[in-house]
Amino acid sequence: MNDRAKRTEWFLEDRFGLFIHWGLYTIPARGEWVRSFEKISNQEYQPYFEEFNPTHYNPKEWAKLAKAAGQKYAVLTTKHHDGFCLFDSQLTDYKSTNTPAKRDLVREYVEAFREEGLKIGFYYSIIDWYHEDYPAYGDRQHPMRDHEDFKNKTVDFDRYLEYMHGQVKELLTNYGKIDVMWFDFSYDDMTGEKWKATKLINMIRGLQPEIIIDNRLGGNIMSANPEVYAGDFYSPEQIIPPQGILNEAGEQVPWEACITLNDHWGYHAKDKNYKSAKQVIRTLVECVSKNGNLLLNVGPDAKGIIPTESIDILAEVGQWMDRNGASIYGCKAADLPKPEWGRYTQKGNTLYAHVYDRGIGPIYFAGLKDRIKKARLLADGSELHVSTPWMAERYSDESGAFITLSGARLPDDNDTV
Ligand code: FUL
Repeated sequence: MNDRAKRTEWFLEDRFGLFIHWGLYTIPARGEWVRSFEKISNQEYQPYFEEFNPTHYNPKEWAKLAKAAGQKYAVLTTKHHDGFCLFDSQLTDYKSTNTPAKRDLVREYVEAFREEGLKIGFYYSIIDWYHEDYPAYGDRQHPMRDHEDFKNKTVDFDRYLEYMHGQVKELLTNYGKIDVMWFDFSYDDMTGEKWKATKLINMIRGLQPEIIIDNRLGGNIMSANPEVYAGDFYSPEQIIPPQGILNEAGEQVPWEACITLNDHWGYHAKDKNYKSAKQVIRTLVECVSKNGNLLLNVGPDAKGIIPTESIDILAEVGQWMDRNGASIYGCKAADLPKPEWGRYTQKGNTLYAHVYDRGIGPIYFAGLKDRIKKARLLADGSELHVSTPWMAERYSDESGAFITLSGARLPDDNDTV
């Protein structure tokens, strides 16, 4: 087992995490990119800092919600692109402890989630629209950021890097053992050089040898050369890679799809375009059936309240996970073609059939003739009848087996396993 495989063992076992986008942008309540999209000046954004006071922030409730949903880890935005820090950094005044909240929101999150037995992740934006030495103007990845305020600004990017590395050091020194470092993002420099990624990674590994790091600091995660820094997992956004992720040598690369529950990461008061619990469950299954994880996002509001729609979806997902979690945790892709009626996941000798389409008659398992010792409905453990095709010689495919489900409808419309 190489180092990455060792580090990511728990991650591949756990499969399902909670992403939390939270910050000052919850007050305008039009998503976390509002500052950039609407070209809001420093002066116009400042009132949000002076006002920020999430009186209802109770991370213990968040942690309980995640746990009940079957999630095993969480990732919180410690600083998003707007530069506002949810932790008590000694390197800036632009932090939650200096707002009316007067709280280190990160510390409370860490303590609450740890107490519920969840693993702890930090999202940290390497982009920073607030720091005076971050070149926000004319950044070709952020054309909408071109606000006059920034036009004639000269920057000392090395100073910014020192700040950025320094904050990562604070985050990984002051909060105990951290399990995931989730950087965002370096699309304009895939090598990571711009961010002095190799130096940063060495520091991180020195502070937290077991931490896993996403790929968004740059580097080529498809490289089979362990010397090429690339992070531990790939982070497809709002998409599930159709074939999973393989590196240049054809080996599996750990990956985690991050997906929003509505159409925004940060709280958006008008966005009610929520996915259904069924879609979320099937998205999770889709990921695992391709060897991936799902990091599902919620965007708490300015008071620290997670929208009720999100809470309801997570609760329903949790009910399904409670009975069917065995088909997710520690599972991976099955070496079988994708079935017509749904998806497969697998753990050891147990194959999990996720049936979405009841069809008519028994359900056909191509290629599994004489290979099914017994079949059970995962949700209640009840026995299912297995048979080989009747009058097999009349079928063009005789390689399979049938499993009979009683009743005309599927026992679980979300996903019957
Ligand atoms: C993106 C960011 O720009 C979004 O705001 C969000 O944080 C997403 C997870 O990553 O690249």
